[in-house]
Amino acid sequence: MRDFRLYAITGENFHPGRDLVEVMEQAIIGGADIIQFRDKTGSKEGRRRKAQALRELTRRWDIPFIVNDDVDLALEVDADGIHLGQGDLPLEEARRRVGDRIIGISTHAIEEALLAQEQGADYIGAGPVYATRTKEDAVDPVGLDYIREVSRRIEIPFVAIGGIKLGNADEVIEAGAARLCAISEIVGSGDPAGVCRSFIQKLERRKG
Ligand code: 3NM
Repeated sequence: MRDFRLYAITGENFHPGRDLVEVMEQAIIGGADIIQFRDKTGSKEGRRRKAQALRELTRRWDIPFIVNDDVDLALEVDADGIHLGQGDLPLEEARRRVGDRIIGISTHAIEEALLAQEQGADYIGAGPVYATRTKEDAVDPVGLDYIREVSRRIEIPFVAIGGIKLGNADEVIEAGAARLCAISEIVGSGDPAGVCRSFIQKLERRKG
């Protein structure tokens, strides 16, 4: 898969009155280079329409588009990949269904990360680094130690997630994260492009 560094996930609750595609396009303009559609509550038809619109947006910008959890929807809109939580479809079954599309797996402990890697995940999420109210069933924060451990022991790309803000991104990067993911900090901002630009600057500084 093409590598990425700033992963933006949709969270419409955080931007009432603003259009989903416009908000995500702002994130892309600011430097988000992979987009995930995550919607646990919408109707089937509403989800399909939004996923299709984001598919078109990401095609225009030529960046990967990932659908959370719903393999049928991912295939229907020809997404580049699927992201699965620990309680979702098992990875091996998902692989049979999506072929060589991207599969990302949420992990909260090193055993889960190692297993996902062994089973052929293309990338993993590592978190929640900090407490987050965005994910209702989030486990307790795993902290920076988990980021350090994953960066030492996991070879596939990993992205740090969970409560990541501009105010704490430096220490997450310092702990070994080369890729960051955020929902509320990006889409809840009045200036998603500006927030993404600032995240990218922090990631660039790490490299330099
Ligand atoms: N997954 P925010 S934490 C969707 O730990 C999600 O796997 C997590 O939202 C995990 O950036 C999380 O607003 C929510 O905290 C991230």
